Amino acid sequence: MASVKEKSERSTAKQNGKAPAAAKTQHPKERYMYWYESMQLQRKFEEKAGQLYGQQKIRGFCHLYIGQEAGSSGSYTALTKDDKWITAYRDHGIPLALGSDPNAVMAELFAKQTGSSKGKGGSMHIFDKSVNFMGGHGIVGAQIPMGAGIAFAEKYNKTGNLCICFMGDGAVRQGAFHEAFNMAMLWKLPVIFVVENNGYAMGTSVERTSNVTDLYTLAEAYDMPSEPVDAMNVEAVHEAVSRAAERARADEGPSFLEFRTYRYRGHSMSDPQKYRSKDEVEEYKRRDPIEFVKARILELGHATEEDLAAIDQKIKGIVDESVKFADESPFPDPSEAYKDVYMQQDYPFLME
Ligand SMILES: Cc1ncc(C[n+]2csc(CCOP(=O)(O)OP(=O)(O)O)c2C)c(N)n1
Ligand SMILES: [Mg+2]
Repeated sequence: MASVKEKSERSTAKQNGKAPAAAKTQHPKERYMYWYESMQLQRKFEEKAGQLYGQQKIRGFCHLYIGQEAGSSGSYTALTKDDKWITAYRDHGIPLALGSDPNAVMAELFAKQTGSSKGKGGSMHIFDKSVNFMGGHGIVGAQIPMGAGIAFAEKYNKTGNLCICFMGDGAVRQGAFHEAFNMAMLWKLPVIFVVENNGYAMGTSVERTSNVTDLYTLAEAYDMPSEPVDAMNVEAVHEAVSRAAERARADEGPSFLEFRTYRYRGHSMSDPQKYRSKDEVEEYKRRDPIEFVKARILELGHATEEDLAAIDQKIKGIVDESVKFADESPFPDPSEAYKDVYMQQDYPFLME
């Protein structure tokens, strides 16, 4: 058993979820180029979404993933196209990394009929079956048992696929987290649980929530393999997810990865950010995941500054086009409110 002293040393070494930077590793050129393009698309798409929110083109909740992009892109390259994905409400980055149509994602933010959830979901409820993205969920922690359930279906149907289930650090204090971990481990479900530890749940830091701040250790209670990951380094993300996927496909069951990451923007769109210092934000920006991958591409000679500038230009075109598409699309017809609503016709307890 770890002594109190050991435990406190372990925690202070990684205050606020900070971990020492992971060592660099080498990957094929195509992977680096995908990482750059995909992360840059997420970043530019959301920077634009932030501006549009200010113009009231986008309303309601809007949680930006800016700073956390290595989590989606690094996981993508470690998995197959048939694997299933589910996350919470900070959900624009993952579908874009998976290849969802940016037009449909932007139109959903605008609440337009052409949106990925027909304009009825908004920012927190992006869904895209065509890329196996199961949403977009607003209730903190609700997607954790759902992720286990999706993995159960894959195992039951003997597909060989797995489910990767993302959550925020706030979700690990929910009862559903612990219940799902217990069942998933007992049944050896092919699921990779990922906590994107960005240090805060709204304005509450991880330290203010619990004595256990090394979140990956929560899996130890269930005998589940787990590890912390420097998620500002996309190479490290890819490798950790690859290890977890290998276990899942070998029928060894779930893993728990703690992605240590950071969100540069506020929790949602109106957040005075009194709970953190500007210096803290700047410190993380110096380890920006996109700058990291850019530097790797240049040092490995996979592309020139001009090549990357051309990619940036292409992305600008894609984002501009998505805004035009969303702006010109119609709002859903009011009758749509009654469509796609789940109702069990033979529900035995209906009183009417
Ligand atoms: C069950 C539940 N309780 C409270 C809320 C309100 N709420 C919305 S987001 C949030 C913080 C969650 O933070 P975290 O899990 O760390 O995710 P992050 O926003 O950092 O990505 C809370 C408490 C909610 N949506 N659901
Ligand atoms: Mg958080």
